[in-house]
Amino acid sequence: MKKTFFIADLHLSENRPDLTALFVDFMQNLAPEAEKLYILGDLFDFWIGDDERSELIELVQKHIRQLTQQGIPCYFICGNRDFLLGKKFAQRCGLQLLNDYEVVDLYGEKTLICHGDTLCIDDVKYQQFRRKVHQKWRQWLFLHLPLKVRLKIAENIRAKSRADKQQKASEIMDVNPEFTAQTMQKFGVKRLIHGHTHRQKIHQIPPHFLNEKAGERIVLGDWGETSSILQITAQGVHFINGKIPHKGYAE
Ligand code: LP5
Ligand code: MN
Repeated sequence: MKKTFFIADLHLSENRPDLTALFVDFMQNLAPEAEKLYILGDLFDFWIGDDERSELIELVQKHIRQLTQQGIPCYFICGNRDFLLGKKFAQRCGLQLLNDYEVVDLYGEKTLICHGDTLCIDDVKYQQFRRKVHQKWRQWLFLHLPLKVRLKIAENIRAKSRADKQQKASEIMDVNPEFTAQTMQKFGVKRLIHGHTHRQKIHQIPPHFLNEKAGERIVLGDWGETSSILQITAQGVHFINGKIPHKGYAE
């Protein structure tokens, strides 16, 4: 049966070899069953430019390349942590970069996909920050700084973000339901898939939000003790939460 996988918020880093092991396990044992793989952002804990090289980066590229060379397309929408991941990285492994919002046809159901941060409009401080760091001239300047300086800046931003998050109510850091429904209507879909909020769940959207049509919002979880893989087939949708050592996947 044809299947499509969605993952997000792996936050891969040298400090978390357990997450890398989960990723490698998924890419070797489960991903080859898919006809397509979508990565909806925050694959890496943070990204400061495609010119940074490390064993971890090489390993991730190798596993994506193995998939794309088998003829399984891999798509990427950037997250709030790896929005600087660019064409050079993509070219090295055959990854296809997508826009912040895309509509994909999944076995007859038009579905909107995105990272999810753009739907959290009540987090005003974050949205101001996002607008600034998405300005092309700022990115150009940043990417022309020495890697060490970029790393220092990223560390400072991460520390500020961690401190700010302590002060924010959890509702503020979730999607705004009205804005989310409006966005779905704008794209003409009844189904949305996103990550970012780390709250793995399939939400039913009541008809009064969506022009009297019932809808569905599927939230991918972040990776930790288990992976969070969304599998979609013509039969339906479900989450797979895999563990290491690989002894089959819990459904
Ligand atoms: O991802 P998560 O859940 O931790 O938090 C997000 C929001 N935080 C962020 C910041 C990222 O985690 C770190 C990004 C590192 C990128 C490195 C490259 C930098 C390139 C710059 C190019 C021009 O996205 C957090 C949200 C939360 O999700 C939930 O939605 O609340 O948002 C914040 O916390 C933002 C703060 O409120 C405002 C941050 C202002 C930072 C100002 C910089 C100060 C230091 C500058 C030093 C030179
Ligand atoms: Mn995120």
